[in-house]
Amino acid sequence: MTSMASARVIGVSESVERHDTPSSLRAPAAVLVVDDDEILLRGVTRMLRAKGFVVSSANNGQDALKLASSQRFDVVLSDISMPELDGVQLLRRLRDVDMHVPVVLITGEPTVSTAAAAMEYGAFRYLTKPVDPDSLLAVVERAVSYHRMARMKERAADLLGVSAGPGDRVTLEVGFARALESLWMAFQPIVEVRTRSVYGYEALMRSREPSLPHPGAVLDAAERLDTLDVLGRTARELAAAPVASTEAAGFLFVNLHVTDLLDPTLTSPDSALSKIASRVVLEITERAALDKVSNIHERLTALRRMGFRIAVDDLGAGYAGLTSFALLEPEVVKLDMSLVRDIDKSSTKQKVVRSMTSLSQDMGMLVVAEGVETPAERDTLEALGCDLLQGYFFAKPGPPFPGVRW
Ligand code: G
Ligand code: MN
Repeated sequence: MTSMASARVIGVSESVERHDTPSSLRAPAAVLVVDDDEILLRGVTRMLRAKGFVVSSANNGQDALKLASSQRFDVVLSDISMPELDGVQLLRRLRDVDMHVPVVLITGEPTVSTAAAAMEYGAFRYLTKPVDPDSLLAVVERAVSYHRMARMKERAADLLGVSAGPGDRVTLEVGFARALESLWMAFQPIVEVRTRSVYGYEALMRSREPSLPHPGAVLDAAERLDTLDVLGRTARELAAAPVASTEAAGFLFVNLHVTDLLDPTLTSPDSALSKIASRVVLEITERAALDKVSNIHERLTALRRMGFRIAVDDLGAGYAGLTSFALLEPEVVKLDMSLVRDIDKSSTKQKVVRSMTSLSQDMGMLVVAEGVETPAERDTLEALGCDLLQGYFFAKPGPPFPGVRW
């Protein structure tokens, strides 16, 4: 018998536990058993009840989903081959209603492919029939403990203000799908120093999905799920729409991921972005590994022929060499905010930025300084000759289109 089961029976250290253990950790564990074979279903249900579990049962996947959306389970135990919704599909759909509940899949006809699918989609364990009661019990108790640990980790993450992040592949898929649905673009103005007015806006990806709380997390999820192309297309369409409807927005600055350069829709004349290409600056980070992009020159030529301009983003952010800079031959250079921060107090930063600015301008490039937060930084960057400035000092990114103050 495991420690959890014995604690339930003899009530070990009740007084201590009552004091500092959340009540949900002491409640009897709730198990949902799903099998289209009524005899097996009844057998497993009876066995688990005898061991002190609170058991609900369903003889098909749809009913199981309904039960799981109306109450919380500590573990779901499901047969794989069932008519309509099978166990693997159930596992995927369950993630819509419960991000963490462990799912134990059981099959009478084990195959390598279902086992692989089960594990890839985050099944807790994969068992083959006939399952011996002791091993089943051991797996269920282990799953309950893991689930409670997962919930405590989530609570700890909340407490510490860090993001717990999604766990398995299904959780990630569900989170990513929601992020994509709730995707919106924030626009941050870029100010022209000479006129002190808006030159254009950088579109920045935002989503309302709590499991992927910042754009980097959405991008990482897309990378892991191999859906960067979908994310890129969605973001570009969303960025183009409000800019296309008003000339007053000026230039649109759009961030590209390296894989976006390989996407045929980027050069398709029908995309929303292509239609305003002559007002668009495509930003590619200096850290991009462009050597992996075949025909980079042809692609860039095609984009420029359509009217797009190219910017090197985050220039100077701790990266030696000029590989991407030299490959891109950009029209616009965006200095990384690490060079901008406290530039008024650092003569070294001033020297570097002065040189980078004048070298870029000699090559006919426009220079943008990003991340300007104070009037002192603004004044220093103006004195050093930067053409364009961007940062919280002028305006935070927001719905189309935030105004600026100088
Ligand atoms: O990599 P890229 O330069 O595209 O990223 C820009 C990011 O910097 C955005 O997420 C944006 O919200 C953020 N940002 C914009 N202006 C400022 C600023 O003045 N200060 C800081 N800390 N971040 C900023
Ligand atoms: Mn950028």
